[in-house]
Amino acid sequence: MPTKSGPSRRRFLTTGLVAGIAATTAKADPITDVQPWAQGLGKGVDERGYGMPSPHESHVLRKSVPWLVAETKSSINFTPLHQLDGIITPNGLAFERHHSGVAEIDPAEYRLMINGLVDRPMVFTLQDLMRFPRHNKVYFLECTANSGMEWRGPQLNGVQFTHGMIHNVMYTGVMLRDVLAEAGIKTEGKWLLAEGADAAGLSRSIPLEKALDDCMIAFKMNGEALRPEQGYPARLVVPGWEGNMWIKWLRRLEVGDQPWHHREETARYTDLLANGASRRFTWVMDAKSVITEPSPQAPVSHGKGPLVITGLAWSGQGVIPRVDVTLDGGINWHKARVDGPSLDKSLHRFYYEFDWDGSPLFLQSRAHDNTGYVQPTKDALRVIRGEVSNYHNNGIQTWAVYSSGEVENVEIS
Ligand SMILES: Nc1nc2c(c(=O)[nH]1)N[C@H]1C(S)=C(S)[C@@H](COP(=O)(O)O)O[C@H]1N2
Ligand SMILES: [Mo]
Repeated sequence: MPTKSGPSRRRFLTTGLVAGIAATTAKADPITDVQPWAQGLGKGVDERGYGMPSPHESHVLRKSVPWLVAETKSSINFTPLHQLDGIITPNGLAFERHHSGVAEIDPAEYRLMINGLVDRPMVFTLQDLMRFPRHNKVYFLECTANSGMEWRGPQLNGVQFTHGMIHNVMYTGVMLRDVLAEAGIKTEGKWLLAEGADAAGLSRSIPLEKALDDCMIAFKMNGEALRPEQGYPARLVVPGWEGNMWIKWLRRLEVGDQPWHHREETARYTDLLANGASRRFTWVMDAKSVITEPSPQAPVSHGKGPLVITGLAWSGQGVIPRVDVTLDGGINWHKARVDGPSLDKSLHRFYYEFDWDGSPLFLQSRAHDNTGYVQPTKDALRVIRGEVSNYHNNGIQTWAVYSSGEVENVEIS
């Protein structure tokens, strides 16, 4: 717990100022001197009509790892997890993954087709879709390859890069089961193929039980229209399951009696094991957690004393009733405080507050989900799955915090 004699107010304020901006605007004493922003009228209302973050926040950005991709069009960037709090990812910071660039679709020209083993093949406009009953749900989307580069050992020095292929937003959309009911599924129908309208035409087979359970066709994220990079004007939401199945720019749903075994569920997104065999259809994203701050991109800047550790935990199986944090690489575990809403298949925010004496730390977090499953160590995962795969790495992450406050991505065994 924080001590009563915490860092002085003065020190809090001065260390919080951004160099350069502080020099030109702040007067000598930040609290007793009248500051420039209090000496006259502020700027008027936003003229562009769409608000932007403070210029002091201009460093909060999605970022890529240049060596990871040969071509930015078929690309990926990462959510800056170390700079966010709470559980909702702002729309402009939600990581993007697209296999053939962002399809730019005129909503008036948008169509969704349903064919295959249905009583009435149908084509819907966006307006047609919006006339089904709407539902609002917060879900995480995690790319199957999140943390994939870390399989063989610590590689990327930042939680944005090790864990940033994840976002968590509130979707507004319609239930897939309501739309499919309109076409009428024939009794032989057991599987659904979902296909994107982008040049990649990305497609995945989904068992009908899942499609009829909690899947949605979403057209809004966090209250506003989906961003083009997130599949505007409509995407599939497949709660708790691997990101690759959440087809963006959704154009076609085909009902069939067996899976299609297309490229993205055979040559890709199957987990290669050490013996050369592959795990087939690994849909669910298992429980995982990570400390977002402190972390390599968010070192401790205030020295010893009260330190807030915070992070995220999630499970494709449901909710996170418990998160543990260790300061000494797993010798002693402490119960973290999960704060904010605990929603089904959504990110959970946790905190652990303590008084840091300035000695080096080995920070880890460990998630438990409602099935009793506990997040494994990376070593335990490697024993079962070998080191060839890039997918489904939900192993425990270690950050070394040095006395200087600097943080490094490490592994302890
Ligand atoms: N049509 C289409 N859907 C797609 C993709 C794509 O390239 N095309 N990429 C998939 C992958 S691999 C992931 S991880 C998620 C990423 O969603 P996001 O861009 O909203 O983060 O979308 C999936 N849906
Ligand atoms: Mo992905």
